[in-house]
Amino acid sequence: TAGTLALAAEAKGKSDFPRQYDINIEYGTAGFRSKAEHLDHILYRMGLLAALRSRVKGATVGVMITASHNPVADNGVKIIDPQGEMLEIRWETIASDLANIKDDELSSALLQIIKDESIDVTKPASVFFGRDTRPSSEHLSNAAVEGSKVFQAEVKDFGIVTTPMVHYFVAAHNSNNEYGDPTIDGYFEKLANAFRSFREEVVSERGPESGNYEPKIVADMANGVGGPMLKKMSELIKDLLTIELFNTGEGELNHESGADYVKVRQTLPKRVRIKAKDRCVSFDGDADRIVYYYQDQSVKFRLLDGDRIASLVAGYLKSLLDIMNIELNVGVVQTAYANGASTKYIKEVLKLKVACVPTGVKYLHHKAQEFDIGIYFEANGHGTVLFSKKTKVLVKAAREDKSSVFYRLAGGKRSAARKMLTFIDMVNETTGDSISDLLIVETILHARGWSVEDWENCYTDLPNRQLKVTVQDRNVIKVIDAECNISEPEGLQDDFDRLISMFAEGRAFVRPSGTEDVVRVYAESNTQANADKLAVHIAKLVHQKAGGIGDAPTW
Ligand code: G16
Repeated sequence: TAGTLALAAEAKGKSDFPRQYDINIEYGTAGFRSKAEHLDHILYRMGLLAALRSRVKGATVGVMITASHNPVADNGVKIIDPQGEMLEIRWETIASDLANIKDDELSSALLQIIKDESIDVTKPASVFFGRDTRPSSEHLSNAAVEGSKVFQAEVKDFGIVTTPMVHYFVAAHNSNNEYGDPTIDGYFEKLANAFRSFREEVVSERGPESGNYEPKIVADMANGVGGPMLKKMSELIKDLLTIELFNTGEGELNHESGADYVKVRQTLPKRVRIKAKDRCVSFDGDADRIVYYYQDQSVKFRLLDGDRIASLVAGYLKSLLDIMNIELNVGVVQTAYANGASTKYIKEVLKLKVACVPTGVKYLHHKAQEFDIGIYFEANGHGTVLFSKKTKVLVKAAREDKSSVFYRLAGGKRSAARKMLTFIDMVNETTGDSISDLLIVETILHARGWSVEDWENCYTDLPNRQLKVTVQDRNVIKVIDAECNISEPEGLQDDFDRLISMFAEGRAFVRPSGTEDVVRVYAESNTQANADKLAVHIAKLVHQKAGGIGDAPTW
C-alpha cells in the first residue's frame, strides 16, 4: 500500500540518504544545482518523485544527473517528462518542497503528494537515468536509482550520456519507437542517417560543389560527455565532415573551455589549436548547448552564438517553405539576452515573428509550441526547433505531390519537402542538443555554400558584455517583463533607465541566476567600450542597492 511504501522510503532515506545540510535548495532554471556534497538526500528523493511522476503520467520519465555548465564541484538533477520535455512547472514546487523537508517528514509528504495527485501506487512506473562525467555523478545517480526502486519503479540506467540523449530516450520510448529507437545506437543512427540523406539530396540536386563551405570543424568539448559522444558521431559521418576534437576529458570539466566560457568571455577556449578562419564549436559540460566562433585574419575573435543559429535556421526553413509554397506560422523565441541586432534581422529581413520569454529552456520550449515551426535558442547556444503535426502533414503531402501537370517543374518543391522532412529527423525536438544542433548548422552552411564569414555577414552584432554580481540574497531582485525590467528593489529600475539613456543604442537588464548564486548583468551599446562601461555601472548599482558582497565587478 501507499502507506507501507512511504514508510519504507522514509526509513531508507534516514539510514542511507539523510539530509546532512540545512540548506534550502530550490528547483531552479534547470533543476536542482548545488555543491555535489549537498545533494545526496535530494537525489534520493527525486528518484522517489520520478517514480510517482511516472505513475501520474502512465509513462516513462527521465532523470538526468548533471550541473551542465557549472564547475566540476557542483552537481544537479532534473526530471524529464514523458514527451522528453522539462518537468511541468507546477511539479517543480512539489519537487522543491520534497527536497527541503526534514527526514522524518518524508513519509507524510509522500503520502500527501500521492493523495493530492490521486496516484495509484499499484500501477507500474518506469524511470530512465543518465549522468554526466562529473566524479560525483555516479554516486548521486545511485542515490536516485535507489529512490525509484524503493517505489518499485522499473529502472533503466543509460550511464554516461548527454542530457539531450536522455530527453530523446524518454520521448522515443513513450512514442513506441515512432520518434526513434530509444537506445544509444538508435540516437546516433537517427541523426547520422538524416545528416547523410540531406547531404545526398543536396548533392544530387547541384553536384558535389559546395561553394565556400569547408567540410572541417574544430570542436572544444569542455572536457565533458560531449567528447566521447561527438567522437562517436564523427566516426559515423567522417566521409562528410572532419571533426578535430579538443578538451575531450584530459582536463577539468568546463574549466577555461566550453560554450559558457567562450560566450561570456567572448574569447577562445584554452588548449585548442586553430588557424585563422577555422570554423570552431564549443559544447558545454552535458552537451546541450553549442556556440560557433572563428578567428579572423587580424586574429580577432568572432562569435556566432545561439541568436546566429536561430537566424540561420529560421532563414533556411523559410526558404524551403517558400519553394514549397506553404504558408505556416513560423516564429523565433528568444530571451532578453538576444542581441538586439538578431531580433531586428529576424523581424525586418526574414520577416518572421519574434517572441521574448524569461531565461530557461522550459519557457522557450512552451512558447515555441505555439508556432507551426517554432525556432528557439537562448543566446548561450541552448535551443532547438519544434515542428507541429500540421507542418509535418503538409510537408509530407508536398513530398508526394504528383498532381501537377508540370510534374518535372514540381521537382524543386518535392526536393524541398524531402529536405524539410530529413531536417526534422536531424533535430532533437525534445530539447537543445549540441550534437543535433551542430549537424543542423553544418547542413545549412553546406546547402547554402557558406563559409563561417558568409554566415556572419547576415547582420552585425551589437557589442555586449555580461557580468556577475555576488549579493547576500539574489532573490531580492524581482524581475518583470520577461526579465527586461525589475520591480524590486524599488527605484533601482529608474536608476538603470537613467544610465541606459546615456548610452547610444543602450540596453541592459539584470536577473538572479537560477543555476548559480549570483545576479547576472547584461548590457549592450554601440561600441564594446560603451557596452563594458554600461555593464560595469549597472553592476555597481546592483552591488550598492541589492546587498553586494566583496568588490563590485569590473571589466
Ligand atoms: C541552464 C538552462 C538554460 C539557462 C542557463 C543559465 O543551462 O538550461 O536555459 O540559460 O542554465 O541559467 P541562469 O542564468 O538562470 O543561471 P545549462 O546549460 O546550465 O543547463
